[in-house]
Amino acid sequence: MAYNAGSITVLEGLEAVRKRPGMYIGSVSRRGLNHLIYEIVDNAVDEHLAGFCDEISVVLEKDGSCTVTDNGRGIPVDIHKSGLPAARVVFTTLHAGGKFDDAAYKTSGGLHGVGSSVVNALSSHMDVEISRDGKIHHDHYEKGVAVLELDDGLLPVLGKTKKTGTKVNFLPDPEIFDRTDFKEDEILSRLHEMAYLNPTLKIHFEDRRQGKEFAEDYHEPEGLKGYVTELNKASEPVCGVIFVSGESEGIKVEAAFQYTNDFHETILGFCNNIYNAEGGTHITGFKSIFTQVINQYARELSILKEKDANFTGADVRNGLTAVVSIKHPAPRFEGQTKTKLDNQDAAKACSKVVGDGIVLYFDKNLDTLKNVISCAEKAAKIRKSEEKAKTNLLSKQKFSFDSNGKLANCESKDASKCEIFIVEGDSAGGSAKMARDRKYQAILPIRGKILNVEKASMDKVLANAEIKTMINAFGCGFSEGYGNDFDITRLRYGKIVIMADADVDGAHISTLLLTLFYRFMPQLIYEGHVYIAMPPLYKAQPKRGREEYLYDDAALKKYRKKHTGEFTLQRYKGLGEMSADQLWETTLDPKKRKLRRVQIEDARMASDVTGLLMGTDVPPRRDYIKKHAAEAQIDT
Ligand code: TSJ
Repeated sequence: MAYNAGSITVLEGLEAVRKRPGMYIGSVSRRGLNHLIYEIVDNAVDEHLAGFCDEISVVLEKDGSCTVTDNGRGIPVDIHKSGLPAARVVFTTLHAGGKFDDAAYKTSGGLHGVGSSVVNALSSHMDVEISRDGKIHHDHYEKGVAVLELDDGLLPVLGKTKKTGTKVNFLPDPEIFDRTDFKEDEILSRLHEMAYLNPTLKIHFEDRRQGKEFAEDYHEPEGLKGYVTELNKASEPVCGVIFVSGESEGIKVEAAFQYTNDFHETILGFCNNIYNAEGGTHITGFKSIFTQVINQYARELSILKEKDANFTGADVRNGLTAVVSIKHPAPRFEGQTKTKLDNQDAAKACSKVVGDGIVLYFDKNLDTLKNVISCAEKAAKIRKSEEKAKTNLLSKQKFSFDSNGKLANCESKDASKCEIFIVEGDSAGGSAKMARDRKYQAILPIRGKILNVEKASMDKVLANAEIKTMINAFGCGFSEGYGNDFDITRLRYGKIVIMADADVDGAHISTLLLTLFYRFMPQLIYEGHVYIAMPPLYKAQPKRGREEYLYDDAALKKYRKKHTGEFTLQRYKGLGEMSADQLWETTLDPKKRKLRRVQIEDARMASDVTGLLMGTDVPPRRDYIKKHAAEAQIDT
């Protein structure tokens, strides 16, 4: 191939992507790996949104590669103004999307929409087959570089076909990624979510990898209604699922919601099929119109008298589960993780469409309306008692920072350097207090099972002594969801580290703590302050040579292979068994320890976890925790 200015730009682009892959896909961990699939699938979903594709298939192949197929029009293969086939431009140019100036190419936010060229650059090889104009056109790339010779400027043709569509097969490059085995459950939940958001789309998934053979089809003709039903499957609904939709300001809005007897709200926001973990203007618009409309009805029905104050937004949303999905032509995102929708017109559009929709509905369904208002009344009552509890807590605790003296604080006041370890059990807590670096490490021992906050009302949660101490220690207050009473700038520790035994009880405590943080201090998680300590499982001491700590069974297996001589193996059952020195060396020392940063993948997964935790059937719960607590919400 002759080099021209165009091909040099392409090579420079690829090099930038391979040098700093994290900048393009977030990370080179397994999470980043899965993003390759989502990136490719998003293109096929765009074709669905354009109205030309109703089937997408995702296959994890035996050889570790992934194949994504759609039945759309097929990527155009004619010669682009650069002189290359259009499809080759798509796969080799950063942000090729815009070049087509076609509405079918939508820009989305966050980590998505970075372009299939990024996936290509990070794959050892990629194969593309495009069925279009009666022919199967083919292209092949190695580490993002096209290697096939063109035929009169056109892609080679493999054969004839009557079908149309696009098929992409790629193998993530082991030179780039820590691990190249895709994580199946996360892919499944994302594909299922896609199916709920696109009710006329059928998604086929298949895992053909050795020992993992599995297939699943997702088709959710009920759409968002089905999604809300699924989210509420472990709760007791007080009305049916209500669906509203419409268009305003050039923005398509769809929302489904249902009230339950739970004491909290779950509202998920999506823009152009992307989940917005930090919410944003669509959620704000949805919430404000809800508050306004319900208060208006409550006054019309004389449930609120003239002298009564309005219900607050939180009162109105007590027990509410909602999914809001909008399609915006030019979304912008802000926030720590760039997942918060920023377009003001989305707030207006959501208020308008949702407002009109619910008024239409409630005018015809007075019984449902009355049920909803009684949810708000209950909430208002509880709120008033909680306000009292909160004032008491804050005034009492302000001056007696740690009333029962359990917190061993650190000396430094520089939050960016300070760490707090929440340690299960008094004996491990005692060792940790002796072993720590007093300047920067604070220790807070907690005992036994802290309260399961999922089902408890706020005043109950706040009455729990350990939770009180924790909230006070962190320094930033608390509020449900993204409330205003939480001030992350006052956080006193850059790292909050959960330190629990590597057994089922430890996993349970970790999960309860995560649930607590997720409900009352979600920003701590979203902004990456929460970690899980990874104490070793074994210590191996050879007859001659240095002792070694082994952090998991894989490490032990490796050690056994390497060390043929005799060695003694000590298995740690719990943190309490370690001496202060050992605890320092293995778990506290910033130079040697292993921490995993917690990232809640999305509210959907968290909701699955908490749903299981609050259920009454203990055995599946135990299994679930065993299997997932150390993994499901944690990214390495
Ligand atoms: F299938 C897939 F997921 F692997 C995949 C599908 C991957 C990628 C990178 C792209 C696609 C894809 C793109 N499916 N369908 C399309 N459609 C177009 O690119 C297309 C087709 C026709 C026209 C037109 O104006 O005629 C315009 C576009 C953008």
